[in-house]
Amino acid sequence: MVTFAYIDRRDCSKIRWKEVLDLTDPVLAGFTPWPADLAQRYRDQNCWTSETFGDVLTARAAAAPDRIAVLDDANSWTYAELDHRSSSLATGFARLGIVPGDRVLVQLPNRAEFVEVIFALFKLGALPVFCLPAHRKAELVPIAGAAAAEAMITCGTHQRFDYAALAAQVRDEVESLRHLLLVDCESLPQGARHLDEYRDTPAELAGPSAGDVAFLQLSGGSTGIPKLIARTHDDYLYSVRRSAEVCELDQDTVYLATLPVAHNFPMSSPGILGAIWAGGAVAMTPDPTPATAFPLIEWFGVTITGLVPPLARLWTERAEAGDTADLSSLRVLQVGGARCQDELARRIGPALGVTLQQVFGMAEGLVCYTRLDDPIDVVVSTQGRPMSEHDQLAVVDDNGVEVAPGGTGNLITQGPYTIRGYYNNPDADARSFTAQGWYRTGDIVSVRPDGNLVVAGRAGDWVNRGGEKVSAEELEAHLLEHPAVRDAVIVGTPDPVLGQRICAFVQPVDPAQRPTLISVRSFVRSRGVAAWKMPDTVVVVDEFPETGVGKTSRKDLRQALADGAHGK
Ligand code: OOB
Repeated sequence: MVTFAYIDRRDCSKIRWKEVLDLTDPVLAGFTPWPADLAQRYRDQNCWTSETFGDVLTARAAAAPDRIAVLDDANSWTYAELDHRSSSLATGFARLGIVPGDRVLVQLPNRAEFVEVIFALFKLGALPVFCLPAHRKAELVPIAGAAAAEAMITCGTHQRFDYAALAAQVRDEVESLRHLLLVDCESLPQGARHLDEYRDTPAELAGPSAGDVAFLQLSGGSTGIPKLIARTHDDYLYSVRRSAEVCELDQDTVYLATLPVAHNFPMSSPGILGAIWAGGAVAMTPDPTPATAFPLIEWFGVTITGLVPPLARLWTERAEAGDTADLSSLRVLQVGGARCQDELARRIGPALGVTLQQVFGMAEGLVCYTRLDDPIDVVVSTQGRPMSEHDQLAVVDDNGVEVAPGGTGNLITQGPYTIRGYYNNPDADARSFTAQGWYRTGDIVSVRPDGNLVVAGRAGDWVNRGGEKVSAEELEAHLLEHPAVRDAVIVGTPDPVLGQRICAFVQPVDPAQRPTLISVRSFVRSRGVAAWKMPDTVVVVDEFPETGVGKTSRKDLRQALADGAHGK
């Protein structure tokens, strides 16, 4: 038995760790729990089952020790191995002085070690803080500071970027950050240790309770530094279980983590945790391009994966161009994270020989899916419906009044796996949660009579042109039908007279044939679109800037305009 109380950083020596958490741990202070009546309801309804992620892994390992749990280009671990490796690391972390409740930044690419590390932290009761490989010092320092992180786990060089050096810089600026652990690193920065030094003989650990916070996720926030999102074992495991059910995962599932695995979508919708919940296998691709991912799909026999729309477009085009990889094992392709335009959605199934599933979700909780047996109209034209009958949704106007059924408005939600507040961030809470604790998603949606949602955009993505509101998504859909346009993004640009003008960023199909403002406007007009929705400017770009998970970054395009990108 390891007793964490001996590590008395908080002057709490000899106090058992549960008491440490109750008395002093800032995780609890920064975490907004569900109201007691709702929490009781979610337990009564068997949403929250009192299991932890560590319990799930150990149970799967006991049931099917020899089944493959994790695969990457260098490793293949069975459930028994994954269970042992994570217990061993959990014990090593405890020896290092990491105690339950401590926050540990995890910045790893898609590789097997990600899975053993997060399960080790889950078993110990320390909280991974899920950073993306694309994050740099400007994001990591404030994240580590807000989390008061004790440790950081990362790798050496990946895709020609030196993560160890980055982590050392972050450590040097964040006072709480005492330990730097590296996976696979040839030259360790000063004071850093190799992860392999912490593979101890597993000892019995007290472990967390299901109601405890399991990790800190980062908001997908389109502006500023990501906000921290605390999720409990109870609530997150419920979302994982329901996702695995909705996505029909089983022991034969091979889920390929194509998007950065620390993101909520590949993590839990149903993602790697869903695959493990179902007793299937998790496979990893180090990068999401068809050149890397297609051969791995064939090699690992991948059955399901998830992509953001720009990648789905790339994969579809590659398949349409006659890529010869054998993708016949792939049954389901999920697309989510940003609106998948109908034009693309229609092409995905035929091109890749898959069932398309649209996924509309958020790190704060709510996840909607189209179902695998939905009619094609639902799959192509909607973003699905909530995964749980216990999700509560409302569509409200800017005054918080519910709109008429079928009307378009702001989506707010509460439920058994949607947070009640950000971690330690009352200012953000005041903006993002109603007085009753419902989460304001920031998304503009309508709900069809069949219950499926159609996402019209984010509140900030509408261009207000002299009082006329233009939906970026709507105009983008028109531009995508233009024969010379491969992809398009509409943003508002400040205008002294109108308030905002409409700027269309377009990526051409053929770089030699650049669409002009005149051709774009006459094309949109020919589709019967109102004159006030015509783009004022067209900027032709070779590629779009991306967020850390690969969504097209409107924020960066707005910045490019502010910095003087000129159109025609
Ligand atoms: C996922 O999570 P985040 O936290 O990175 O971003 C959430 C936001 C949503 O509020 C919405 O604005 C947008 O991303 N979004 C979509 C969408 N899926 C997400 N907008 C339109 N259509 C969709 N299908 O992105 C995320 C988390 C779990 C599962 C899937 C995505």
